[in-house]
Amino acid sequence: MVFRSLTAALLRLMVLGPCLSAAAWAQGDNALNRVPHDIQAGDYTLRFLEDPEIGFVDTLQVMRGGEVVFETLFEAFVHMVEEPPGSPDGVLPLGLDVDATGDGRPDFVLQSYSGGAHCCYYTQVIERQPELALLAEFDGSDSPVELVNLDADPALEVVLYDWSFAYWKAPFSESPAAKVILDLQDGVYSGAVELMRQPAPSAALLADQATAARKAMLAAKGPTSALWGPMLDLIYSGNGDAAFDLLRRAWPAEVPGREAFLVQFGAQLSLSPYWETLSLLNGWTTDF
Ligand SMILES: [Ca+2]
Ligand SMILES: [Ca+2]
Repeated sequence: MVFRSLTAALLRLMVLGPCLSAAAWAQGDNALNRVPHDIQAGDYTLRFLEDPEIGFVDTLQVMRGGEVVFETLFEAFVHMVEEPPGSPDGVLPLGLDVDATGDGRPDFVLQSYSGGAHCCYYTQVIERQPELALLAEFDGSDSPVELVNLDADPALEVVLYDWSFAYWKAPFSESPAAKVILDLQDGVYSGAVELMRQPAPSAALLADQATAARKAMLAAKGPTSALWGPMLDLIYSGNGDAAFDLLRRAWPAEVPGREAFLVQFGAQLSLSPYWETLSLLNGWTTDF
């Protein structure tokens, strides 16, 4: 008997738990006096909740028939919500009727911005059907994420920049970021190796880049992003061999530390979230 009562009490607690949390959340929400900013999207209302104390949006609710059917953390400046759908600076950079996944059903593509000291642009793909669900969130870091169709597949590809070398041996203003393309395969976004691949650079272009990098390194008496910026662009387009050729040709004999630089560069590159894609793209099977 005692056991049954305990079980029943526990079950009741388990059932009540989420209701209590939701009530507490709603109460907290009211207490904080969030300011709603609504955008109508067919049967849906996208309700962006602003914390008026900081003048910044922190939550997105998707409503249908007066009910909240989806809710997520979502940070953005209020002016981003006020931009018309389709504005690249707004929360709906692709408008309201975009089919990101290429299945013929519209999705929400939403751009957020964390603001403050933590930069950062994020883009969410939320499928509306068969039910509202967050399919993916892309971290654009210091630059916006773009969704565009780059191939025969109707799904949009994701174009963003890898900021793994931000502040690496250089101030932010001199930090390079290389382009990455992701595509949707079996419901998951991953590195689009063949879309990222570019033809090998011409000898003339490589010679020009080597001359420019050498000049910058002689002036700085050490490596600068005039060297590793072009190296990254080459690596992110499947031309890793040309990148290391550039290093050999650009590095002035008067500047010490070439091998140490190469080890540090490789270590930093291996921290990239796209390291596996880069390895596939360049045919790297071992660390260099
Ligand atoms: Ca879709
Ligand atoms: Ca496509």
